[in-house]
Amino acid sequence: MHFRYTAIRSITFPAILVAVVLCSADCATQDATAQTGLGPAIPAHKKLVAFACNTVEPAYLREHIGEIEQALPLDGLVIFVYPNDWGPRRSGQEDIFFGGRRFTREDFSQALNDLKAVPFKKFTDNFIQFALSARGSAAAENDIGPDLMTNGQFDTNLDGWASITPGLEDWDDTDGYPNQGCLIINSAEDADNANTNSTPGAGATIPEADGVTQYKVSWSIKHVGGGTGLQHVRVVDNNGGCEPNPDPAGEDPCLPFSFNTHGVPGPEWAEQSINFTPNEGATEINFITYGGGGVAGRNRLDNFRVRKIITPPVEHGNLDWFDPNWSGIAENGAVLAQLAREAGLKGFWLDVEHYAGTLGQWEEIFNYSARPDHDKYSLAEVEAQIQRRGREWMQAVAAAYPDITIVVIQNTGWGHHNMVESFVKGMMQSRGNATIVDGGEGGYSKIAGQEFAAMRSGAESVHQADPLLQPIQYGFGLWVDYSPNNYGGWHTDPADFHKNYRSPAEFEQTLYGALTAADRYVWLFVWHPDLWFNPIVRPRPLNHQCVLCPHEKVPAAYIEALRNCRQPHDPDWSPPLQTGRFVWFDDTVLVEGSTIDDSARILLENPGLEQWRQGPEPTPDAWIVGGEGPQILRDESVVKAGKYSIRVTTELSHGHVIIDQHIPAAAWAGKTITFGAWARSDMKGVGGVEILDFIGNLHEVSNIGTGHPGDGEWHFVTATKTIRPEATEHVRLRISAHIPFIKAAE
Ligand SMILES: [Ca+2]
Ligand SMILES: [Ca+2]
Repeated sequence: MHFRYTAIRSITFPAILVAVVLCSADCATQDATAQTGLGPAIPAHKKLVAFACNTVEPAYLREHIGEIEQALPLDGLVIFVYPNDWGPRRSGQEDIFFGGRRFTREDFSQALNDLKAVPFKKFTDNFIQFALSARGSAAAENDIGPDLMTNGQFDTNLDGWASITPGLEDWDDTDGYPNQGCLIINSAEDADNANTNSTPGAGATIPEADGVTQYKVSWSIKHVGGGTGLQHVRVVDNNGGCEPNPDPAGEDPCLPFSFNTHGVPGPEWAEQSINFTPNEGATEINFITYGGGGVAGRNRLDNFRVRKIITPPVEHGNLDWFDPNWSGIAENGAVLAQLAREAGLKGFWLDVEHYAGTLGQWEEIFNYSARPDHDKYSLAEVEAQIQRRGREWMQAVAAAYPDITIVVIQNTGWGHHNMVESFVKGMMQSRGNATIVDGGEGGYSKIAGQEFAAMRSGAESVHQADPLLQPIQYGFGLWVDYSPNNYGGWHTDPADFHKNYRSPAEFEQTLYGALTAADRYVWLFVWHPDLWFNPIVRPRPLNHQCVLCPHEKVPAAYIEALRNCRQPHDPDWSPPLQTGRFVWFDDTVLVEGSTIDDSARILLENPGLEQWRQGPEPTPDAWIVGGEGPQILRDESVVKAGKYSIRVTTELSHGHVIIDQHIPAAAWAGKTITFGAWARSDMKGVGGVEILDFIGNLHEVSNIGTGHPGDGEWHFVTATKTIRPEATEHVRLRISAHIPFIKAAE
């Protein structure tokens, strides 16, 4: 600050006037950064939005927005809205707006009333989650029925559980989940259960089973005391049915169910479940507890529930793009756009991911390969139809809300991925004043600012090819608690922050880099949404248990990172990386068929990576190097055959580096080929090979086989693919290295 005044006073008088006139609120920091080498502060028009839809609904926000705004230095939320008749099951991923059910404004009157009443003060940029997969929007029905279990909560005593086996079972009225009172199995400390089954306790009476209807059977468990926790729950019916059948561990059918398939129980309560189909004619579902021989630990069980799974009508699932009723989907868009406008929200979070659980045959609406009617419609015809639907949908949406902002997730640079690009092109044709943002979900794992810049320029280069796509803006997604189970869980103890994918300091730098590269939006995905967005509600364990779950609070240091990320930072920052993140490849082979044995080799160019006319960098002859920050080297010290190999890494903190050789598709259409290479690395599963064929710009990739085991030895890795008969241009034989982010040892 003081430097700034000194500098200005030393220049001539007219210049002071100019400086005063031009100086914005960021002026001070910009002058300061010139001195320090830091980049400028993040301007106020750039926004941090949190993807909160799994837990945050309008009725909740209406009550608690003040606490959320106080707890989290953000600019907005992604919110899920349900129609008035929706049942109690609300995961935030029901995906109901892009299917066959038609909605009216009146269907959302309660959500609208609640949203209008939310006293937003700081959060200015809020969105409605709008998925383009439809899992069925059955009116007035919950997709899981009421609990049919007798005293599965043990809230008062063991009523109905008269068949306790003395010495094997007991109950405790001082512990439990969610309420006090729970069942204990293996009640004697250090007792050997000696492969004993309990007799069934109180069960659930069900309507007479038809052999088709499924029930969601769930329970909560925690492990207490020593031992390995290897006790089991076995689910049975009263007509000979049991689970698991067949046994997932390869044992005989109907042997006791092993918790190992759900993770060994930990010291905190966690919920587990299976889907169970009772035998025809059965009228009761029950639990048997089982103790294995030589087991010393004790498990506590509570919250036994048996609920019927109600299948939504298939006609509420995704419609085909050619369906004559498709206009209903565009009208649904208009209904939600009107709601967003009336509620003062910015617009939609348009989620194009193909979610599993989508109903009907059109579950992968953007995947041409998944269509059963290639003989009826060519790729070009389907793309043209999708573009038409995008145009119709956006026209209806923009008519209801002309200034709407639509952030499209998950991919970036849609053209090289799937037919999402056609839909977006249609949107761009009829968007009027609307703003369309590429949401950049690929940013989830990015670390340094240059990675976001590279991601943006990659997407721009795809969109540059079409004037329709050029006005698209760019945003980035960040996964705050990235892939926690790969790092021993989400660590909330400051002493362990360095074990997380990003420490708070690294997270702050990442936020700065992402905000710098974005036009306006950076959005946060978190794996612990209850914790982040329900600050006054006690967090519950995740259904998908995570290591170290549940947590008591969001670490203050991560909140501070959110608060501080807008200040000037070093734009060239990158984290200290472990050296030697290399994968070597050598001696590639291509054959027809699915195995590489003595069959005749198909001629590749430079298969042994021996020819390097351009020198030791940047590329071997006949191979095309690409991907994220590739750094390759002709290596003569680590070689499988001949004089040279290729050594691969990335200059970025992590990245996918590819080395392709093209072969003509026409020669291999309809035939199966296998591509192999020798690979060597210290990093597990990082190096492998792939085969890709293309129809137009839509590719299909071979199943990725077992990658390199990371033992530092040479292993032969292969990929096999039947080239699609309609494949165009070239087939790509790909050497592939996913170089991970590995921090330097402290
Ligand atoms: Ca209980
Ligand atoms: Ca070689």
